[in-house]
Amino acid sequence: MRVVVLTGGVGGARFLRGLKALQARPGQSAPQISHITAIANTGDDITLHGLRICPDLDTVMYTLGQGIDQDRGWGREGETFTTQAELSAYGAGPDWFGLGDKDLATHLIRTRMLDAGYSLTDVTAALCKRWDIGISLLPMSDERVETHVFIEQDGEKVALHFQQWWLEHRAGIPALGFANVGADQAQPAPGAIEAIQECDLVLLAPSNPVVSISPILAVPGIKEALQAKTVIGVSPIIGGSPVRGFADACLAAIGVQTQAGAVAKHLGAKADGGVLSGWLVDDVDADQVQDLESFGIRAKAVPLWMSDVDATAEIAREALALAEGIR
Ligand code: FO1
Repeated sequence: MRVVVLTGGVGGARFLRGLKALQARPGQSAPQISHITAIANTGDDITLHGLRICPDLDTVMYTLGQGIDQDRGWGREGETFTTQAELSAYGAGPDWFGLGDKDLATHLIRTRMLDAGYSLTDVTAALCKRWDIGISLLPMSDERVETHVFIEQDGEKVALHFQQWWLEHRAGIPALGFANVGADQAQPAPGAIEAIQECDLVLLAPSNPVVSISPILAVPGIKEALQAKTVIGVSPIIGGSPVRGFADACLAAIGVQTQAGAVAKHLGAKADGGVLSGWLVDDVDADQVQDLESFGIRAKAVPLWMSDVDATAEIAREALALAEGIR
């Protein structure tokens, strides 16, 4: 079976690592996965010091290529930050975005190739060759689609780049809303729609629903392509808190409760024009299953903490099993 995964950064990358482990040893009860395509959010991408940085693509690439810093969840293992310290000594910020020395090589090559006229899709494929990640990794679009966060400053509504709000302010300034700047004019990356059309199952990784999954769905054509597919999501919210990051601040900004069931309803049931066929919640949220089923979303409560690769492979197996029950 061919599987497409819509993903953000750290949580999505770890989920993909579990899905790959399941592919390697499916056991008797799981269907054999023949191919995995990940379509990654690029709304977080930013240009700093003239370099194009794609955090979610890189996090997936390093995680699956065994090059990730396991504790931080982003950037390279054994990383140093000498160049950034030198830049700071020149007064050249920002200092809120950790630019590692090893990571810089990725941004230098990416920027050089983009400047030479290659698409982000081609550049990503070229970078991934080194890491031998075992899946197809696509950006959601080759075009620039940037997540901006609206906040109030001195009585005015102003827009910040997502990374500035997330990293400098740790999502601590209340967001008034979000914009996917450029999304309406963007096209899905070459191969993204085909991958969805040809797959047997689409999974939504346990990524931030507002600033990781939603920007992908905002690229014209992607949400429409999902309509014909079984789509199973894994909740990034457990027991009323985000598994990681500040999804609670993002959800509050759009008026959605930080609850597994509320996020599923926000994404919507397929029968009502939404994206979800099914939704996995954690055991602690089992009380929300019945309500989701009545809402038209098949739901199941299973352990959702991605504590190690085996536990994550088990989550992926449950997602496949939920899909089997729907088809
Ligand atoms: N996350 C942080 O919390 N602090 C950082 O300084 C930081 C730098 C960074 C550099 C490269 C990269 O690929 C990712 C990086 N991240 C950092 C993660 C990233 O900012 C966000 O977690 C994602 O964009 C949200 O998905």
